[in-house]
Amino acid sequence: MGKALEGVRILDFTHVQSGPTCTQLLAWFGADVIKVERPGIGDITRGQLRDIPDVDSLYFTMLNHNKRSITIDSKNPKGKEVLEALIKSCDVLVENFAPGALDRMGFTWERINQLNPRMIVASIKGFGPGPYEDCKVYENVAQCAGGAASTTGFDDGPPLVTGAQIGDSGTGLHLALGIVTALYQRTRTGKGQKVTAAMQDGVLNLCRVKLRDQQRLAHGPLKEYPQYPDGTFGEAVPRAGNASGGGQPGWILKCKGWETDPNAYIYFITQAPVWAEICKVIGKEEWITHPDYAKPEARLPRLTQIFATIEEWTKTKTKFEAMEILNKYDIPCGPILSMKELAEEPSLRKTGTVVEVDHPTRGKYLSVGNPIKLSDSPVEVTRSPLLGEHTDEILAELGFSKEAIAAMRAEKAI
Ligand code: CAO
Repeated sequence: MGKALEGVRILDFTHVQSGPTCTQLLAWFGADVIKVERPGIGDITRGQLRDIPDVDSLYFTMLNHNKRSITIDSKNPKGKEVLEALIKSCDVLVENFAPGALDRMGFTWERINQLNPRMIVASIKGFGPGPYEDCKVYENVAQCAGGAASTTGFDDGPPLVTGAQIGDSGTGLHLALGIVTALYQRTRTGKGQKVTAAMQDGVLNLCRVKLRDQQRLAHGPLKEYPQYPDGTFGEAVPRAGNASGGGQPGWILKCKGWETDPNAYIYFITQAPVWAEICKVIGKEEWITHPDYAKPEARLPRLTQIFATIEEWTKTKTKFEAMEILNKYDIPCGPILSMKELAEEPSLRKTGTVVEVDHPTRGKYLSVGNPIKLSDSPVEVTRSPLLGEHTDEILAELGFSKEAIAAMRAEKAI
C-alpha cells in the first residue's frame, strides 16, 4: 500500500517544537523529509532536557521521527550551494526561524521562487504582521498572547498556561494543513506559494469559543460560568475554571481516592437529554420534576450546588467505576487520566497512537504516534535520525561526487 504523500520532498529547516511537529506529520503521511541541521550542533532540542547523558533527548526523538538528517552550514558559500540544490529538488521548504533569519541567509522568497517556482515556502512565526512581528516566541508566550492564558484557570487565581502545547504543536498542525492545501492548489496552477501560520493566530483559533463569549458578555452575564449568579463579570471573558465551554454544563468532580491520588477525578457533563438518568443514578429522583431543577435554564443559577451533590455520589466510586455506571445511561463523562495511565493504555497501543520505538543509542522509548488515521496510508513510526546521519546519502542523491563531499567536509560547510 502506498502513502498519501509519497513523492513529496520536504526541505525541513525546522527546529525546537512547532516546525518539527508539522514536518513529522508530513513524514508520517509518506513525504521524504530532509532535516537540515547545523554541523556539530544540530537542533538545539537534541541536547535539551536530557534524561541520558550524550544521547538525543526525548524532546528531540519524539518530534523528529521518520526524517533524514543532513548537516549544512547555511552561512558557508558551499553550504549555500547544497541548499540551492535542495531547493531545486524539493517541493516544500518548512522553517520556523526567528523573523528575518531565512532572509539573512540569503534565501528570500524571491530567491527561492527564482530557484524553484514550484516550491511552497511554509513558515511559523510567533506573530503575524503587527506590533510584535519581529519577536521571538516560545510556547507559553503564544498561549498568553493568543488568549488561552487569560481564559484558563480559576477566577481567584492568576492566568494559567496549559500542558497541551497548543502554541507549538497546535501551530504545527495548522501549518501542515496549509502545506497540503498549497500542494493541492499547485496541482492546478503549477506554482508554489508562501504559507504562514503565526502562533498567536493558531492559539486564538483554538480559543474561538472564548471570543464567542466575549461578545455574548455584552448581552448579559455568562450563565454557564461559575461566576454566575453570585460573582461579578468584568469587561473581558473571565477564567471559567473547569466549566465546559459548551452549551452543556460540566465540571471536574472528586472520585474515590482523591485524598491521595491527584488524578482521582472525573469530568461530568449534565447533558440535558439525560438529566432524568443523572438524577436517578445519584439518588435525586425529585429533581426530575422539581421546578428548580427540571429545565436547563432553571439549573444554571444552581450549578455549584448541583455539582456538589453529584460529587457526593462520585466520591463513593473510583473514576473507572463511575465511568462504567454513567456510560450505561449515556451520560457524557471522562476520567482524568494521568500520563502513566495513558502510557499503559492497551487500546492506544493497539491503534498506534502510543508506540514503542527503538533507537540505536537510547534503546526503547514510548512516543505518541500519528493521531490522524488514513485508511489507505498506514503509518510506521521509525526512529529519529542521528545528527547528520544521512548527509552523504542525500548529497550523493543530489549529484555531488565523493571528492566534492570530502572537500565540503574539510571546509566545514557540511
Ligand atoms: N547553519 C548556520 N546557521 C544556522 C543554521 C545552519 N544550518 N540554522 C540556523 N542558523 C542560524 C540562523 O540563521 C540564525 O542566525 P542569525 O540570527 O544570524 O540570522 C541563528 O541560527 C539562530 O536562529 P533563530 O533565531 O531562529 O534561533 P534562536 O534559538 O535564537 O530562537 C526561536 C529560537 C524558537 C525563539 C526562534 O527561532 C523563533 O522565534 N521562531 C519562530 C517561532 C517559533 O517557531 N517558536 C516555537 C519554538 S518551539 O517552542
